[in-house]
Amino acid sequence: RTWTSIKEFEEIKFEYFEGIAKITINRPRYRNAFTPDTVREMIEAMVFCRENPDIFTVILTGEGDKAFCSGGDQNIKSSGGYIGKDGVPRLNVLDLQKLIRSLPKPVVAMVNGFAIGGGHVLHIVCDLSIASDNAIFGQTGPRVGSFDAGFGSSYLARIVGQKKAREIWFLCEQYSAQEALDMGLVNKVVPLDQLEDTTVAWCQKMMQHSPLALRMIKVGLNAELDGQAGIQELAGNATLLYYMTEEAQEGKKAYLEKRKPDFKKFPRFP
Ligand code: 2NE
Repeated sequence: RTWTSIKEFEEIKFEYFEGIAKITINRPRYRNAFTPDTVREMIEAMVFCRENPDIFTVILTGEGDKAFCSGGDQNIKSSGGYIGKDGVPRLNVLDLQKLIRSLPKPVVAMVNGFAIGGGHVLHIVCDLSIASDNAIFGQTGPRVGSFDAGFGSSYLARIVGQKKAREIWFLCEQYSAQEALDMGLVNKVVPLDQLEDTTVAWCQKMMQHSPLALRMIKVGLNAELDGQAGIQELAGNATLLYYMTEEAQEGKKAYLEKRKPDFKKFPRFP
């Protein structure tokens, strides 16, 4: 399989293969820790994935065979956040988390090693997680002066349960891929040399299915957890479907033709 570059970035790779976009955090020297600039590039790539009609699924991974992502780069953590090239402290990974959750296409975390701290949260917010057998999972925040009390806690607890989520955060232990599988934190564990083949096969399987159905399932599963913001997204998708009906077109046509709309001809479903 040959991946072609969609766009050259400095801290990520952004590639394409037959309907699948792959975003790879490319800082193996730092176990793929992210800076605000890495995150800014990932956000740009995710927005591209959202807009591009030839992209049906997205894979998020890390370069090399040691780490998926080790969270925020501790070298540039400062008062108020992580400081990138513009000198401004930020926590823009939270924007990326929201983008992944609201992307109307499946996002698969291909966990090829350590998924730690903010890197662990990134795999949590992906729709599916496929891990290599050398993958290691865990939070470190309370040990290094940080925490993610948002999706990194509440959504984690929805996945593994309240007791386990508290254990993960309070003890800051590391968990093997098998332990992650046992607690429902990942969908599948495979040998490292089969990781990409398996992930691509899962993407290809999803791409055989109705994209609107997958989209509605994703937004419905989110809505159950995300309160008013979740309902807003679900409603937006309902509006999209409504706009695809003759009934919605009749309203617009009548307005433009300066006549009363004729909605009587449309069915009232039981
Ligand atoms: C990831 C882990 C467990 C890997 O351990 P190991 O033994 O395989 O590698 P090593 O030697 O620790 O790391 C290799 C190099 O990568 C750097 C290390 O400092 C080391 O550099 P040198 O000594 O060779 O110069 N490196 C690794 N992770 C880094 C990081 N996050 N920032 C900067 N440099 C890093 C082990 O490396 C580890 O525990 N890393 C730290 C994990 C961590 O605490 N991450 C931050 C959590 S807080 C967070 O991400 C966060 C949040 O809580 C809330 C919102 C947003 C972000």
